[in-house]
Amino acid sequence: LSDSTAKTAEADWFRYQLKQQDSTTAARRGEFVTPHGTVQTPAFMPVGTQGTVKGLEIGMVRQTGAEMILGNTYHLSLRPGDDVVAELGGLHKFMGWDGPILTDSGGFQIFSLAQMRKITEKEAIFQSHIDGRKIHLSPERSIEIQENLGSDIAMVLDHVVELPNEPQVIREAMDRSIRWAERCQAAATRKDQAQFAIVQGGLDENMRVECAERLGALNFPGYAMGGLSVGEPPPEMYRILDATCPALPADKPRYLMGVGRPEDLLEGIRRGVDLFDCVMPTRNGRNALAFTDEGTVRLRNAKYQRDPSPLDSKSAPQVAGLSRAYLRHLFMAKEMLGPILLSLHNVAYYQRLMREARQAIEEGRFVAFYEEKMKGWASGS
Ligand code: PRF
Repeated sequence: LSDSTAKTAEADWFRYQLKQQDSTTAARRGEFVTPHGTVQTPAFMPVGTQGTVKGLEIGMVRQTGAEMILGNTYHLSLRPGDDVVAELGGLHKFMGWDGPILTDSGGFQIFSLAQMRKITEKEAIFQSHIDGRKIHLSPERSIEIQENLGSDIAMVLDHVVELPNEPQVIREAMDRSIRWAERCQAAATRKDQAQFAIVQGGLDENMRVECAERLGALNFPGYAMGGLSVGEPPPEMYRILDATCPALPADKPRYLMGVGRPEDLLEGIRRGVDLFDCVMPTRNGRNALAFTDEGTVRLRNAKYQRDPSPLDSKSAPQVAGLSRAYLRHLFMAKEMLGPILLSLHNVAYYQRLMREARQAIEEGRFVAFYEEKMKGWASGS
């Protein structure tokens, strides 16, 4: 434990404190405390699926200002195995990150990665995408894995279905997700781990509100919205956020899973979302796509071949002094430093965006901030 958190009483862990509410939007400024430190919200978690935020040494992750990172039940249980991670002292020690960690439950990865999946009331059964092994993942086993990993926040196992889908299929998955959330809650044995429930219900506002209210009654320390950003047009997601956020407890953090682009983060924040995660900054970074206040920059484009200007003068110091021409050269020459530097830049860009958003809420100018950013992103090529 760091000095600042050692003094925090156990009873205060995970308690969300709403510090300020925007006057014209649903945006909120808050914080919550975990056994590994405090998280200022709105916050963005870089994704560390396999015990690494891809391409970034852990000091670089810290340097970006990220306070909490995400890990994955599905991947880490298959390889190296949650028993192995537990034996080596838990995920924080294993990967050298002493800040808060949230682990996803596996629900979404079964949907997006596993082969030959079958969902029964008891559990999900699927083939590992690594070696084809048959895996059983029940709500109880998901919590056991996440307790072995020792994350600060564990997500309940949910049933994610593809969209569009029959209303009956969406309802069954939603009902099952609620029953599985209750089973996860009953399976918890660690006092130093909080569980967040996940609202499902497709693109149906009524189902979303019902799901939010039924999960709200179970008094989880935090709530996520899942099953979004799975291919639907962004305005559909915003419509579901408009309906769902007000149906969630105001005194608990709200997490929008797997989202998204910078504009999605600001659209989420203005609707009352506190927490996000997405592979976009690292995946796009590996692919030579950089986020800037003037929109995205495709560094492989020939127009940067002789461009002496910096990518972004406010970027991480390792990147701020370099020309677009040099960064482009690294990608064209397939040098590993290219993906590393752009991943660093993008994660740092997302963290700066969140810092600026938090400050704008504090200073009562969130809407002006939102409009300025949106205008800048739209101005680019
Ligand atoms: N459920 C879980 N994890 C997720 C999602 C979900 O619906 C999503 C959807 N965007 C991302 N990650 N458990």
